[in-house]
Amino acid sequence: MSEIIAPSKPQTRVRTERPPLYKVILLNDDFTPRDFVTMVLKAVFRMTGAEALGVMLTAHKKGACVVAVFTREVAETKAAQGNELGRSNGFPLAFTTEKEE
Ligand code: TYC
Repeated sequence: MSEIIAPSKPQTRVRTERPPLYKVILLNDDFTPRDFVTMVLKAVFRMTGAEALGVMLTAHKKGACVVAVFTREVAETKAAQGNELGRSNGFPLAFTTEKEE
């Protein structure tokens, strides 16, 4: 009678770790117009008008607001795009990134 041979276990460990995530944070300032901040949030982060208004107002009132969470490269690219839109229009609009713990 023929024997059934069980398949052997994989020889290498299957990698299940997720990449670290980074928050994109919007910082308040006294100069950038509210409408401009809202426009940037819609353009760079694909937010609806209501979402962008909420994030802008939170940053305006509290000093900062987490906009979204991405892998490092995406977070840094989006923060840079937002900063560049501010800079090229003469506003000090600032996004930063921070690693999530
Ligand atoms: N504080 C700005 C004003 O009163 C508006 C603003 C909101 C700017 C949020 C930046 O991240 C910001 N014109």
